[in-house]
Amino acid sequence: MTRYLLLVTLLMATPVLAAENCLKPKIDYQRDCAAISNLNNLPVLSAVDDCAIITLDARSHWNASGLRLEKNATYEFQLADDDTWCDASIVTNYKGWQVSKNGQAHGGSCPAECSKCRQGEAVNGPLVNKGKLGNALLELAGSFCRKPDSHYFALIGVVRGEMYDTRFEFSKQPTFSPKADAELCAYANDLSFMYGNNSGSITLKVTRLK
Ligand SMILES: [Ca+2]
Repeated sequence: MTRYLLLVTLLMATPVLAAENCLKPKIDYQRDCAAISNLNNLPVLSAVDDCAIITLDARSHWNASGLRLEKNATYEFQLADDDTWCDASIVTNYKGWQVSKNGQAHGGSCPAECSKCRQGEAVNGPLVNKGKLGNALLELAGSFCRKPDSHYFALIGVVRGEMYDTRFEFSKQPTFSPKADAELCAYANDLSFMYGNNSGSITLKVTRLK
């Protein structure tokens, strides 16, 4: 009986992936990325070509993926241009949206409840024009986004382990090799107190390359 329990425990602790299947880790949408008591409890992609599918919620501050990235392994991140989510009425994808600098605008407006509406408009990230004053205010507010040097709503990755904490923009980081074991987290770049008007979700695929 004890031997059977040990086997079950081992199987649960180290999920084995079939080549055509991706792991779906248990995402915690409420937990702070740093508030994980034991990284070793999280599953890993143990072999090359193993993959995980992670659904990222626009309203979550961290999207704690439940997936542990391993030191010195290399991972590929895949996101789709036509996979969209919304910042209030602005529809965009993982690249986020920008404030118009010359009065031009394209895409981005969604008249009703946003989930996957007007796909395609957001391929390069919408350019939003709210008029001279509105744009100036948006630019100013943008400097208070959680990652001020990235676009509004750009998907930001956070990899946080013991003595290790790094953030990056997924659109500029198609592959990644962590310097320490850490959980992968991600969020839509926004003002900390402005997540309440976000909606929708996008999907991230993580594949181990080496
Ligand atoms: Ca928002």
